[in-house]
Amino acid sequence: QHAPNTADNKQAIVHLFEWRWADIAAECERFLGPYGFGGVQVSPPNENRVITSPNRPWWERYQPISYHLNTRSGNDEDFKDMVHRCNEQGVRIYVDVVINHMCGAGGSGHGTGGSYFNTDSLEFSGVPFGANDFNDCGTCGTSDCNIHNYGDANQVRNCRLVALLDLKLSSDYVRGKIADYLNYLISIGVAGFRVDAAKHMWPGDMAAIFGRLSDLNTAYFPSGSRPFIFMEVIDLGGEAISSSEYTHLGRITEFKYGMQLGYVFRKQNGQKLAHLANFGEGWGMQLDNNALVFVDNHDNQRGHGAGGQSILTFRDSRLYKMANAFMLAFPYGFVRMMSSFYWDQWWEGGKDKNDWIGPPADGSGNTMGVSINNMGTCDNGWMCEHRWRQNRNMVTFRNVAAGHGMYNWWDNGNNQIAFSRGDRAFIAINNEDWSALDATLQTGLSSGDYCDVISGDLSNGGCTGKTITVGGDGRAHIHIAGDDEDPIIAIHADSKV
Ligand code: LM2
Ligand code: CA
Repeated sequence: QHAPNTADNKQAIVHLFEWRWADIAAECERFLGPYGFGGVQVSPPNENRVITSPNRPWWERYQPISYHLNTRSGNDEDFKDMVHRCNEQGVRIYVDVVINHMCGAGGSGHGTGGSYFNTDSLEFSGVPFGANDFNDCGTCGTSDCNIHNYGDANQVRNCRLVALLDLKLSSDYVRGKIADYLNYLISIGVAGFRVDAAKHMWPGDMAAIFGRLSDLNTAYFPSGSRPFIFMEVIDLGGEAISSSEYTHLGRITEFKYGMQLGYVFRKQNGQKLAHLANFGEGWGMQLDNNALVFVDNHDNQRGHGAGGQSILTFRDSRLYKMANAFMLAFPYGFVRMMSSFYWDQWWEGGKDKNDWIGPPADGSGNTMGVSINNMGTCDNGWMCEHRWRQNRNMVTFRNVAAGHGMYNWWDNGNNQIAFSRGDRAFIAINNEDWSALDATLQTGLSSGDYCDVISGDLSNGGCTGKTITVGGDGRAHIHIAGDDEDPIIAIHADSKV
């Protein structure tokens, strides 16, 4: 389904990429619950191949070995504990499910949970899957079984994506094993799924699997609740497969969104902020209710996936905060924020040769815990973008504005914009290089003093940042210098001083 099953109609989730389950549980209690985050997308929890060359890359988790919950993020008990503790805080868990394929061709061994596999005999004893459970080269139609032509829908769905052994999802047995895995996660209390590589699966096969899913666990959800489904379909146009083929099943990851937002904030391709007034559907993206939107994701922040050099990440922190603020303020799509780990890039020939580097780990390859310093930000190489004040306060903004459309759009014809969300919230952004935004604008809000949640916080009835005064006519004088550290002002009904 398209609705996210969040508690209290919360409007945004965060991808805690490669975090350990124990750290996510703690983060739900100490941060995500209190700040109004609706949920967490977690990395694939099922047993994966152990890749040692390169050494423990993040992408080994996209090479399933079985559906036992045993990875560098933790085991079955850790996972259950996390789901329970997060739900208790009103924070949902969405699982990244890798069901298009098992691991890459070549070799044999044991997965992170100890299950045996052999890619020549196609034996995955932990499931079990065997030779009959994979698409053969005949149905695929290429000589090496791999996908070569994205203009051919049959190849894209029946051949191997980067040599990953392609499951035969037309098989009743295979569908049953996958449904059992998803139903096990549902029984634990998860709220939905991010479906990996959905473009590489036939919509009919996916419909058959989703049709076998149980209702959500009534310990946490109203009876009859259905899992939230958002499918990773990379569709920038120009290929055989369109994301519209999947929207009856749930939301799709709208990759045009982050790519275009990158162009707009970087002022490339002739773009400017004034063009954002009809962002979303007006730009050829999916309908609001069918879209899951994000500035960057775990793939395109490192040159994998789609979007290329336009994608904004934590490395472009000023523009990144501006793009995130726009995303969280603008009423389009269901929002996912990215929370990353740091790695040193190594650019050669236009490519980052370190794009494989896995999460912070000790010498034995164990993922390091996330430690929080006294600034409330993270150490040990965890970026925690979701904890940056500007980002986390915009999650509250989106919750406060929920259900209210965009009004009072204003722009200077170039790179200064402002708009309100009904009478609930107001934002102004100045992306001019030199000139200040200096104007008296309609905020839609009732009169009073409001704390700008970008430059500070409302605390003990006072504001630690800029205070904005809204007059009896709803107008306020807005001044944002061109070189402001964060050239954004955001106020809302709950930030009234
Ligand atoms: C996805 N969406 O469709 C994920 O978001 C993406 O991160 C996954 O690719 C992909 N699908 C498959 O689940 C990543 C990564 C690839 C990596 C695969 C498998 O972007 O680079 O491929 O996971 O781990 C790696 C090697 C590749 C090799 C393959 C199989 O980079 O060169 O292909 O393993 O051995 C010969
Ligand atoms: Ca496939």
